[in-house]
Amino acid sequence: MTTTPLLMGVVNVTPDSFSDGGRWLHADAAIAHGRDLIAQGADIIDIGGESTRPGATRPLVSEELGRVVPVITALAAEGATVSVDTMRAEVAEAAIAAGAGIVNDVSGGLADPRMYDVVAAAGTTYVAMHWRAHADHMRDFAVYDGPGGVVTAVRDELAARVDALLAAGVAQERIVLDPGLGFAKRAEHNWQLLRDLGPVRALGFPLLVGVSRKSFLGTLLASGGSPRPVGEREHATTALTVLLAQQDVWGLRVHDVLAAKDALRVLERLDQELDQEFDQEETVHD
Ligand code: PMM
Repeated sequence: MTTTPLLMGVVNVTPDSFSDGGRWLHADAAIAHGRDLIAQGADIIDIGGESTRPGATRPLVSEELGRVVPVITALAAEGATVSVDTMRAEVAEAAIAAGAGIVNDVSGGLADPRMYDVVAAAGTTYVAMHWRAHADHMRDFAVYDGPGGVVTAVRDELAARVDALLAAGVAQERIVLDPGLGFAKRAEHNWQLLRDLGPVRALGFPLLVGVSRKSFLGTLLASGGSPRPVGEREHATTALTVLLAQQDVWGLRVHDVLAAKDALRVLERLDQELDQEFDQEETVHD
């Protein structure tokens, strides 16, 4: 492991998110959950008010604002680093005013033409995720027939987002990229991306990756023709946490922060051992 990735703990303030929909819909429950995730070692709390599960319908802007703003206000006031998971410029603006320091936009700016101006004006960190279409029809866009398949397509489409961000005045050092696992991607596309993040990394920006409890893990672990239920994908998620942490990613977006943190601590401990070995060799050769 080179540097330990940041852990972004998820608080979905939604009735319908695929992994935890409804559990943190009320502000008090969401705030308490955010505090728990911080206590478990989350570096960033990602607060979202719109479910992006395949087939989901969009909430009204007013509903989304009503869900996220009170939670962001409370957690930011307690000193947490908060990101807002939104595709809407208006929500991003309100979230920044409430104390969010990061805008996590799963549409990479494609869903709202005003998003980049808001982010540029505020100077916040911006996560641009690879995205092709809203949840209700993203499955139709999971086609990657060009040369280099999904890996090249994701790299090229993220590079186009970067060009647009820079043109809009967003500072280079404020940009984080995300390959968007599970978004307009079939299971095999997710595995191909996980196997070969190199071309996306070579764009030269920090990478955030979200694999936690996603459907492709349910498919992998299916038995009797039924996908493994969402609540039983944690061990597979942790395995990927370990593998991704060894691939120099900036951040990992996870639901179970404690599991991810424990896994990272194991890697850090082994790294210390390697460093000591290296120091001893240096001394011998001095
Ligand atoms: N995945 C989900 C929501 N937001 N944001 C980023 N940057 N990357 C992701 O992979 C991502 C995301 C969907 O998962 P959830 O419904 O469990 O929150």
